[in-house]
Amino acid sequence: MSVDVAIVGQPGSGKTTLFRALTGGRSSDGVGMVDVPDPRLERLAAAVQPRRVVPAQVRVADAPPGSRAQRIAAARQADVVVEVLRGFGADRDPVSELEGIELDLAVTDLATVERRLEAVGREVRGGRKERAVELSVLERAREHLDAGGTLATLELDDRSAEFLEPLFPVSGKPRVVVVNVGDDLLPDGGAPARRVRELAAGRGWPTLVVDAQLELELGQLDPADAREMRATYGVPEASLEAVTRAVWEAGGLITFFTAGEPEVRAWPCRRDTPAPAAAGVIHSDFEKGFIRAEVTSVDELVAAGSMEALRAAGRLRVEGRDYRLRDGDVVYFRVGR
Ligand SMILES: Nc1nc2c(ncn2[C@@H]2O[C@H](COP(=O)(O)OP(=O)(O)OP(=O)(O)O)[C@@H](O)[C@H]2O)c(=O)[nH]1
Ligand SMILES: [Mg+2]
Repeated sequence: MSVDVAIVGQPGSGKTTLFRALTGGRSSDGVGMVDVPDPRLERLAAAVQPRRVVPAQVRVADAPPGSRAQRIAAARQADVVVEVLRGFGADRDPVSELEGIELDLAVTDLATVERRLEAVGREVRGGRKERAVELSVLERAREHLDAGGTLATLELDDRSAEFLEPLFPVSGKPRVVVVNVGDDLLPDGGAPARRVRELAAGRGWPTLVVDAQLELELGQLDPADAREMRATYGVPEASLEAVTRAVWEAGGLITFFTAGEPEVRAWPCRRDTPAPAAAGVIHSDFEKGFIRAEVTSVDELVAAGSMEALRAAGRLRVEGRDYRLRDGDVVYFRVGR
């Protein structure tokens, strides 16, 4: 389980540069895994001193080559859409780029909804009255998109929303907005970023300011030189990490941890996942063999130094099949065969 991220944006806004900076140039096919930074994982690792530390990851896909429509369509399978806006060059206008992308997303969905409407309309007229509810949901979606809205702003109850799911709409997905600035706007992005931030915040989306070109170059320097250069520009250490973190949060997954001797690891799961299914994230056999979960918090584990110490002191909570995982739980699963 991971968060799938699609990078979209106008031509030349720096999508590929950001992708390469995020993936550290480790990917050649436009898809790469990126570690999700998590201070809790670092604290656990410092306390337990394991041989390996394994962070959660997001899967990032660069915008593929092709027409505008094809590139947007590629985002339909993603959980989160990262919108890269050009904030460098003399004629930069990230606000209108943001509006342009939003329009592209809405138009893509409008085309899909209209095709579907035609098919379902035919069926209803042909006597399949049970499809009438779906038809009315599709009609509402069309009207809303046609009036300049996106599916993110269309209010639907869960049952109605289910009718849209098979269409893989893009305009309702969570967004993370990245203003890719030239070094004249570092570190905070100045007025252009401020206007983007206002617009995005109104829709509940985070905005991050990054100089993708600079980050790519910094990633190739040795750490001491990189630190010095960051200081010159006043760029925080963790600007790229902040993008990954924002993406992770937008994806809506929670993190639980395992903290054994060889390995301290962050695991993703959906909110309210029952303990056996969470065990199944680690190994598919664990779900069937689930006996119980022994649970603690990062703070408790850091204070005690190890799961064994907590267990010996009788301070691990014992939870059964009905327990639902919470963000930040540190868990040991007891499984049988
Ligand atoms: N000054 C500056 N130039 C950048 C920055 N990011 C990208 N560029 C330059 O802008 C050009 C386009 O960057 P790409 O990353 O290829 O842009 P893209 O969005 O992937 O472009 P397409 O895939 O063709 O749509 C390249 O020449 C980059 O070097 C930046 O942060 N600052
Ligand atoms: Mg590109």
